[in-house]
Amino acid sequence: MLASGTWFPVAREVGEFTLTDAAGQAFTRQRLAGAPTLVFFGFTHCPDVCPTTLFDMSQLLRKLGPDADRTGALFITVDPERDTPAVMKDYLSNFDPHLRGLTGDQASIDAAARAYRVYAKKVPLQGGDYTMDHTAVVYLMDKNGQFVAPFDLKRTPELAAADLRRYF
Ligand SMILES: [Cu+2]
Repeated sequence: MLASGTWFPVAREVGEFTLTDAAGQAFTRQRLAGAPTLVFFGFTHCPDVCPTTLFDMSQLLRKLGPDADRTGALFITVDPERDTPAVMKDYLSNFDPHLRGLTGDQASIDAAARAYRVYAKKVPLQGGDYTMDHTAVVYLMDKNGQFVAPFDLKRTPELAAADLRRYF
């Protein structure tokens, strides 16, 4: 289990990236500034890890109440081929409305994955379909847009919310 500070004891800059939000607007690293933000990479066809994580993030956002309005929550696809802005928007309608889905062309997604050191790889399935292997870490960014630590969602929403509030 990852605890805060396990990997990077000092807040760290992430690389540049430009993605596309559900409204088709550009979303860059600069937009992370001003609020603590949770960043998670995944894909809408994910059978297990992504829906579970997005459910946990939704529980946390609900527990934050009005403070959720000043918390960022990003779901960045590693499968831009299938996850268009419309697909992302539709998928995220199952979760807390504060969650924002980001996609882009393959080069943009690759740049974002590099910025977060996320691993993502297409894995063929029988019948011509495919799934994605991917890093399933929730990244906590501080309000200066710097990476703090992996954020642990495997605890009660109360504890997770109290931890996140320290970064307002
Ligand atoms: Cu997944």
